[in-house]
Amino acid sequence: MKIGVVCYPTYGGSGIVATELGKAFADLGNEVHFISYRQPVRLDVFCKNIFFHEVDVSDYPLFEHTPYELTLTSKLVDVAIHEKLDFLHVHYAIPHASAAYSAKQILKSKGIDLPFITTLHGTDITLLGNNQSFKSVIEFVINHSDVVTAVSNSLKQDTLDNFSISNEIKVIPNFIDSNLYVNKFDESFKNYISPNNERILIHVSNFRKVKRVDDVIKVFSLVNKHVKSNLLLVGDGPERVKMEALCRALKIEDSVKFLGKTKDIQTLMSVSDVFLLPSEKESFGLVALEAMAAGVPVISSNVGGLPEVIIHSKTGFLSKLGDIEEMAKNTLNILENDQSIATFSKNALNHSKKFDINQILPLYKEIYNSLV
Ligand code: GMT
Repeated sequence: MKIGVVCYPTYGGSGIVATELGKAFADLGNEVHFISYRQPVRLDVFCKNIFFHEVDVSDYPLFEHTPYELTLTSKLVDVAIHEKLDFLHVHYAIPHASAAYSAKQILKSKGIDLPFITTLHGTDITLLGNNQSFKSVIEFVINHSDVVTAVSNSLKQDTLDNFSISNEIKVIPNFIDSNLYVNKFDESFKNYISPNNERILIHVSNFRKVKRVDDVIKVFSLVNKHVKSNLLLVGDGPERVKMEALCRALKIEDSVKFLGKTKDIQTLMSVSDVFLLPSEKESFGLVALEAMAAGVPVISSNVGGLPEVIIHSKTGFLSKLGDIEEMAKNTLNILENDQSIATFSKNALNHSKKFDINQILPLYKEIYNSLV
């Protein structure tokens, strides 16, 4: 098969899922063409079946904003013709699905049929979908995609609730490659992070408001009063400066490490005891699954698709949004003693295997085969 993949290249779940899925299909011998404005962060391997096509975002003095959707559409048409693509798989509705729809119409006028699959990831529905400026376009492209998938039942339901949908939406959960998390434990790194054997809590995100990083810090502050711990904050984004100030105000800055956008998530997870994810919205929570695959239980809010990923009281705990006290209590429950940490860790690791790439890939294979 010759597959075109459209995704955001940035540090975020939808780009990671798109890249890992593309890489897996390339490993199976298919030709995979990634199309985006920059090389996706996880596309850092050489594989003879993988190609990258950069979309032009250069400025033209007349435009206040470069019309990315148009340059993307032209690039899709170009790649589809010259690489003889069988279909497109676009991740995130705006503007990828609408560009795919336009490209399909242009190609139709040239006698070429190019079906496209749209995968909904979350904020394209739960945030942009509530914005009148995008609503009618999102609804149209969902209804005019050849196949639509959503990463959780919760996201499917949100889509049905927010839009008038006539197309079928298939649910295909996100996945991890369990092998990537084996033998990652790095003792010298653990000693560096917690020289006095303190517990390690971790949070990874794009530091947007929706992630509620302030709740992460407040939960940590409460936990740290009872069990000496350190907090790793991984990623970067608009809330970072405020979060640094909050740590200073709570006088915990010496126990909190802002590590920025590092790619080696597996090593960081492998030394951690608890992952904190108190998000306001989370259609799936890929990062929670990554934590569990490293044997790290998750403390999270009970929103969106998180209850489809985390088993309450077994692989972590789910709490009401913003209930910092309860999240701290649950964290302490896990950290109570080595035995409890080990039990939660084992449960998390075992449960994550349900989402291993080998379980999920056949579901995408079936869809891809139906299109060619
Ligand atoms: O979490 C983000 O803000 C990034 C966003 C994205 O589009 O990359 O993540 C969404 O897609 C991920 C992959 O499917 C999901 O695991 C995240 O839960 C989802 N984020 C939200 O719903 C807020």
